[in-house]
Amino acid sequence: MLIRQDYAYLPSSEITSESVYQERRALMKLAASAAVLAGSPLLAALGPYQKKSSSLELTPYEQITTYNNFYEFSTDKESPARLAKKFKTRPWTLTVGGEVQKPQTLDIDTLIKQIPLEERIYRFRCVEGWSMVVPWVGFSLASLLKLSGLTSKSKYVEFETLFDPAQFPQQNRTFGTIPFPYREGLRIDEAMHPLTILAVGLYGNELLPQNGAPIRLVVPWKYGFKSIKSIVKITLKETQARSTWHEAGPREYGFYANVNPAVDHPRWSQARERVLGKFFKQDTLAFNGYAKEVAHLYKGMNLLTFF
Ligand SMILES: Nc1nc2c(c(=O)[nH]1)N[C@H]1C(S)=C(S)[C@@H](COP(=O)(O)O)O[C@H]1N2
Ligand SMILES: [Mo]
Repeated sequence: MLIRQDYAYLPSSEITSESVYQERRALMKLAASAAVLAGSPLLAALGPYQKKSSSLELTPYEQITTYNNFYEFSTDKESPARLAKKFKTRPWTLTVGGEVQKPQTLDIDTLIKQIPLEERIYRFRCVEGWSMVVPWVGFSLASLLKLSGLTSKSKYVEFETLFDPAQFPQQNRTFGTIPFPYREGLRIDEAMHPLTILAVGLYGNELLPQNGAPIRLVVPWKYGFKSIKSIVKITLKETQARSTWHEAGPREYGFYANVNPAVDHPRWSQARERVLGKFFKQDTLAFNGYAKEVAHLYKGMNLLTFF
């Protein structure tokens, strides 16, 4: 059973811009019912989706779930949906450890019941030059990190994807792909920012494996590779978190990876983007359109150096 509440997501002192959350934000309290855990609808009570929600036009579910970057399955974008069909997302545990007061091992379903879910409609921009608009279901990363208690040494957050070569064919390779397990990281202020979420669903339903089930990061102002999928481990660190793509090609992929139309990737321009399903390209926005909310995090930093 799902209970819907209208929800002013945060005290307005923390975030003022209405553009960020769009109209369909909602907080859902999930009843501890077997139906929720067994079935896929997470936010079924939201009702039918409209293609357009104020300024953002939702990318069709079909596109979001069939055009994927998920290197553990394949380096092309059409195969993950097929290869991920039998991916086991239960049982699934997520550990939160390192520089925290209380290290924890959390069962995914317990977590989903414990933390209220909400919907966030975000732009999503891949460094390769394509983009989409996704109605995610999830909760703020901050709400999870607070459960573990931060300390003065919690300066970075490192995330790790499951390592399981029996399920991820590409993890059996030693070259011709990226090093696994896939890792990504954020600075603590980025991690605690209210726009940063852990997603467990999209379009009101549980995530499909190709989109990073059962739980993945979404940082809407950064290039998509930061939004790591199928997370099993979160480690708070005093030193900079690891980043698979940054380590693989530091000149091409910065640790910060903030969407920036003024800083080109060595092999392609970042000025414009192709929205999935659209013919014409559109201009890419600074911080992917979230500058008002996040630009202050990078004040005084040279964005050409810290790209
Ligand atoms: N573990 C893991 N996470 C990952 C990736 C990956 O290959 N493995 N690809 C990243 C990249 S490059 C992008 S653009 C997004 C794609 O997310 P989507 O398939 O849900 O659109 O996932 C990111 N997270
Ligand atoms: Mo990407």
